[in-house]
Amino acid sequence: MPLSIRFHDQRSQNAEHSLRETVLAGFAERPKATPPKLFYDRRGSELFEQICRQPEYYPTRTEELILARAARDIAGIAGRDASLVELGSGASRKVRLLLEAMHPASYLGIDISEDFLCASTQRLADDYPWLEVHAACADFSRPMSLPDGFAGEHPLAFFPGSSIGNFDPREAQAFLANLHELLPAKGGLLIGVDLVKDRSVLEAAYNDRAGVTAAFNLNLLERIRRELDSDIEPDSFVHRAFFNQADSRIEMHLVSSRAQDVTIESERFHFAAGESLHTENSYKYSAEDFHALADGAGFRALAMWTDPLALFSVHYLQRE
Ligand code: AVI
Repeated sequence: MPLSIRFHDQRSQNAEHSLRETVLAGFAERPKATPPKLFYDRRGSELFEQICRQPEYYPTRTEELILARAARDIAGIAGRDASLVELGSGASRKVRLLLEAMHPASYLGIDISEDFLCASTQRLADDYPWLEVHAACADFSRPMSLPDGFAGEHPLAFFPGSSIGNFDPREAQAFLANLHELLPAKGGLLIGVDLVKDRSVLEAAYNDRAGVTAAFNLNLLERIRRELDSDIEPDSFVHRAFFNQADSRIEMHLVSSRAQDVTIESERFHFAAGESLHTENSYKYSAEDFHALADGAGFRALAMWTDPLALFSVHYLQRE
């Protein structure tokens, strides 16, 4: 880790153990299901960056457009002495728009993928020599605290990309409640939220023609083969993504193309032909439903920005 970044390891002691436990528990569920955070090993994080560049995947470029237009207003609301805390710090250009508009003294990137976190925060440190850069490797879906040494008296937390949509509404509320604990009174939360829209637009975004989302989904099985003792064959599963209107969410699945038994860490699991492993939900909200969710976790909506087609929204929430 180069000296210019302050690195904080906030992972739970048994992160490797928990991959094994999480996979075994998920494969034992009925129906079989694994949490989306398992996608993000190094390869999964790279594939996700590629998804963001696919023409069908509108959220990334739309959120960037919204932020580019709103950055000055956001900086004005946050105030001159705000610091910036990015949750799920990726290789994104989005945070750069904020850094340039806000000019904060310090930045903290938090991510579960150490390699990716180090690479992306190092690039920020290289490009913004005036910025004090911190990196915390942590699972931010669990309660956490700001690391010692991070001078963030007036932090603005930034949670872009509609990652909140990967939690179910109850988990999303619990996550917001964790952030309520992390932030001081009047602390800000700038959060990107994907909006409900036409099914065809939604389904195209998760079934890109280049097959990058399919590769991202299947990488979960490759990861299981790489990191655990398993004979699972990724080639015997296919990617499936569709909009479940009743629950207002995109569902991603890996569907077994034949009847088969797979072994993971000496445990055997049977898949019938056509049986699926449910790998992700991506919830889509109306602005009103999202504000109600935030309100229930103690956040008040101060401002909201959207794009001309109302595809995506960015909300400035204040901790009460
Ligand atoms: C990170 N997250 C908000 C993405 C989404 O759209 O739910 C993950 C993703 N899954 C498939 N494509 C993108």
